[in-house]
Amino acid sequence: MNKNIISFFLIVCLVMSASLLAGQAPDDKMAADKAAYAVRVRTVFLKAWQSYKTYAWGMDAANPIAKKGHNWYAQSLLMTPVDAYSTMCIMGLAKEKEEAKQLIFEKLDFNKDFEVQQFEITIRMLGGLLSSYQLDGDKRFLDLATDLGNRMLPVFNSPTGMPYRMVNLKTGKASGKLSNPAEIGTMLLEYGMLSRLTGNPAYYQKCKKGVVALYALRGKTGLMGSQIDVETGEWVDRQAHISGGIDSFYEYLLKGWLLFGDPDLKRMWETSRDSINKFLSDDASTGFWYGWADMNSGKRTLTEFGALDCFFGAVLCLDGDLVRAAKLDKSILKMWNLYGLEPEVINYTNMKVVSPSYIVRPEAIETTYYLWHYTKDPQYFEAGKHLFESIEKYCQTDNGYVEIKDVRSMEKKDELESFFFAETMKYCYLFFAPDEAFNLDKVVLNTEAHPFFREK
Ligand code: DMJ
Repeated sequence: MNKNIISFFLIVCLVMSASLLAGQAPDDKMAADKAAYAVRVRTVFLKAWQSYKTYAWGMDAANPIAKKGHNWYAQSLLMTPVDAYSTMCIMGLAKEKEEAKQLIFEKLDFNKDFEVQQFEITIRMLGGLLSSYQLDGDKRFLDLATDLGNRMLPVFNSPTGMPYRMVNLKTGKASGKLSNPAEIGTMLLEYGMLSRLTGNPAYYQKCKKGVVALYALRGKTGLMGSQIDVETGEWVDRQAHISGGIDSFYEYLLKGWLLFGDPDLKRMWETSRDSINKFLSDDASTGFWYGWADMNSGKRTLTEFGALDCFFGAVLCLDGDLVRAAKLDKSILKMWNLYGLEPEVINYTNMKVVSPSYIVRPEAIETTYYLWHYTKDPQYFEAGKHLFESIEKYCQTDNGYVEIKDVRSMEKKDELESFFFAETMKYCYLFFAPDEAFNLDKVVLNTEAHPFFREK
């Protein structure tokens, strides 16, 4: 080959690599990735939705492998369609929205003579309906939410004002005096929105009274214990942690402040956060974690961390503490990558699995997404792709998506929690969604990832 041609070819190569290094091509690659992954996430969501339609239409949830569905209680409360609706709005799934809407308005009826767990019904159903109303504008969502909210109100009729765990939707009979901070405090956002949207302050006031009563009973460390009697205010279990049973109590103090601007919530959040960081955080040799401690002495009781605890990174981000959030996310991704999907619980001192399932929980993806949103550091975008891909790969069956019994063998479990639609797929999608589809700064997401608009 002629020398001039070779030199020309080399110059072209140099110019191309220079522009690559200047960052143009990576931007293009990210845009292409975003478009392609948005389609892939929607495809997973749609396959799971199709599975619900085929095997469980009108029921609470599907069992895709057995090709059937099941209800949580004696009759269906349409858990999956209600929980899925806000994600359908964000994904722009017009046909699926329409079919879910028809089902909800034809069949959803809360006049049911059975007891429900107010926590789950609040975050999935009440939160889902209120968010659907805000996203869609159809007043029938608000009417259903108001009916449900009224039916659950008797839970607050305890001597302390802290809510009971269970309530009969028809008779209003409340029961379940042994509760925990998460189930006591995680109604604040939903009932606060109900107050805002109906103009009736009573919903928020009742919830806040319960939260303030519980906060007054915090331990000497400033932390909450695991179980309390809502009739006497006596702690039954004094172990403090940020895991299931306590987690969203703290989450709602911060989010309640952001949504409603109530300074009491801000104060309670700030003191709780400082105690959490002082007594529960653990700079171990394996990474940065949050463990368990006695609520009075602050003495470490357990060195366990699990899928549920991962939510705290997102809360740290919302609070502006990106440094701790980034350290925690590093540990979270390490836990996820031990086997390719995160185990439910590990002992973080030796990274051994304590509980091996992966029930399609969203919290690891949630924290990574918040970090991506607030830092725009491409490592979080890449992590988002990776987290999604592992679900796409391991949770897929011929008939839809399911949970994993043991992440070490990837043996499947024939269930699919409705938060797969509400949260897991939503957080995956948000990494790749077009800007006009969603703006995190304009909303506060309830603990089930249903967006509530910040402005009145
Ligand atoms: C969801 O129902 C909510 O995120 C709740 O706060 C915790 N558990 C599940 C998801 O893991």
